[in-house]
Amino acid sequence: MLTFYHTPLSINSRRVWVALLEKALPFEATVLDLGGDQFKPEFLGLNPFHHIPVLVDDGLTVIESFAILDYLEAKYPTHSLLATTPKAVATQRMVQMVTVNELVPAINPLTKKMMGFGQETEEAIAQAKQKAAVVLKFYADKLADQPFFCGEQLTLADVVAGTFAPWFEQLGLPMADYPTLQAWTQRLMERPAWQTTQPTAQDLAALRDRMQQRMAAQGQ
Ligand SMILES: N[C@@H](CCC(=O)N[C@@H](CS)C(=O)NCC(=O)O)C(=O)O
Repeated sequence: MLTFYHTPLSINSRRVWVALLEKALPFEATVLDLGGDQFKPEFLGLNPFHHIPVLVDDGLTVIESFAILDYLEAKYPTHSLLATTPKAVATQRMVQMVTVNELVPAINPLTKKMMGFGQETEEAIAQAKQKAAVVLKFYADKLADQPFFCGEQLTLADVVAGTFAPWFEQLGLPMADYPTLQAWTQRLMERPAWQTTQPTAQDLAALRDRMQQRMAAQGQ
């Protein structure tokens, strides 16, 4: 049996959660409260870097969400999420890397603003939107008129970029500027895996409260 250690609000966990659901793999979920569970000795024994997600399968512990995604595809190839043609393989990896290396840092000030953490200047927000727009244009170019990044089939490119997609509007990135991306987001949101893993407004409000309390306690 697969054991998946995660927290439902983590974007790094969500890509694994979506993959598990899309692949229809049975798993047991252990939910961590990142207020401290990740520092408990039993969890540090699984991941000395105190991060979720972690997957344990048949005594094998896998950390790092991208390693987990690779492992799942190698071990459980049915309901494959892997691109196959050379062009699709390149697109899949480009989209994954651009998401973590370009999108994540670009939207950092927008995420903080959305969550009400810290004070972002207007200039920082405008710059973040500009950088994010370059990523959204890249996505739209790669998607072109296909249903998914690599064509007809959902792949890890869609899983990785697509777990950010439901947040674009709320981050202040108007999706009407990218009609094909908007339709792709809609397509993903109709899938049970996205619906099951989408945090509710209450989940987000609770996270916001917890983070604000933690920051106040730290005098930030
Ligand atoms: N590169 C890691 C990043 C994992 C990560 O940063 N997880 C965060 C939650 S999104 C975490 O566990 N934070 C708690 C901590 O670092 O103590 C991955 O992709 O799995």
